[in-house]
Amino acid sequence: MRIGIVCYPTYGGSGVVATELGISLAKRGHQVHFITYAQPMRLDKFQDNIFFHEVEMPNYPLFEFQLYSLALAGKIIDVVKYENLDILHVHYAIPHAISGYLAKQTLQGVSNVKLVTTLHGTDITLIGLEPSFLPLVKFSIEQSDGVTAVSRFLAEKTKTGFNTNKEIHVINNFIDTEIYNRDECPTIRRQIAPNGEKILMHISNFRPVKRVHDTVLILNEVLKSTPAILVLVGDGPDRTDVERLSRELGIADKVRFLGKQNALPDILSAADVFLLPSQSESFGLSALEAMSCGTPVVATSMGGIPEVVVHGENGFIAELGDISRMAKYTIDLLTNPKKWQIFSASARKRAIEHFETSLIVPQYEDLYRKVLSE
Ligand code: GMT
Repeated sequence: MRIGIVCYPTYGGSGVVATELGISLAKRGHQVHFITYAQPMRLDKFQDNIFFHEVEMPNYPLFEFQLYSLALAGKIIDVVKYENLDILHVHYAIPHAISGYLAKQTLQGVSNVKLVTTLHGTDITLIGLEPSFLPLVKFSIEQSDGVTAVSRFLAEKTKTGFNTNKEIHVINNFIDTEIYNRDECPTIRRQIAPNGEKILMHISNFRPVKRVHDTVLILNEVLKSTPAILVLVGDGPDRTDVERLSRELGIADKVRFLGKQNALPDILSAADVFLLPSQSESFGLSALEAMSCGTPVVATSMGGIPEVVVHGENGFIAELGDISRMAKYTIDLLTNPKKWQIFSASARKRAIEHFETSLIVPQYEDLYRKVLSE
């Protein structure tokens, strides 16, 4: 098949999933065309069957605000027409599904391209519900030839939040468990925790929904009984405040801010516990990445997290903002090596048995075939 993939190219989970999907589809013999405003972050090696089309922004004095949605629709029209695409797969509804719909309508009579939309999270749970966006998101979902959501939670949330009966296929996030495999490097561990402290870790884009502050509050509780270091990977709007909180609590020397990093499997392999105290999380790709590296997760019960982390088996789940419970669970794992081993093995097993790339990507191929046959 000839497949166009529209996504955000940066560090967000939807961009990671879209890029890994494209890479995997290309390996399976499909021709894949990425359409976005910058080279997707994980597209860092040459691979046959993969093409990148950069959306260029018009520079005209009348346009005080950037017209990305229109520029994207224009680029999609070009790529669909001249690369003869069968499928246009857009990731994250805003504005990609709307631009995709506009392009498809414009090409009526010229192309039979099918539009597949994957809903990822805040496009449905947060920004998509804003009154100015809701009707557009609902319309673009209903006009798509196929719609997927990354968890059962998100599929249900879409149906209720947007009052739609549109069929939504649940296709979970996936992981390459060979790349995300625990390979503990004593040097990395020593560099992070020179005095043999336990290592807590969190990876995100530091947006308010991630509640990164809570990871520092959890560390503060843990430190009352167990020597530990908190490693924070990523960057975003809440970073400065989180740095300030760790200074105010007098534990700044126990928190390492690594910023954005690419070597996630190496870093995750050094972690003893992964913390995900999110306020909203449609799936929790970072939790899956940790689990694949054999790192147990302590998380909130929000959204799709319980579909990934099994409480009492490969991690622990607590109520939103329940710092003392999350700290208690973390201490339990840090101080009980036998339990940690069982949880670590179970986390890895769950990643392999339920979320391995080779199990999930064929589900997208099946959906493409289905919409092409309709
Ligand atoms: O919040 C992020 O990490 C980015 C966001 C996105 O859409 O780019 O991630 C969402 O999509 C990921 C991939 O499907 C999911 O694993 C995340 O749970 C989801 N984030 C939220 O729902 C907050």
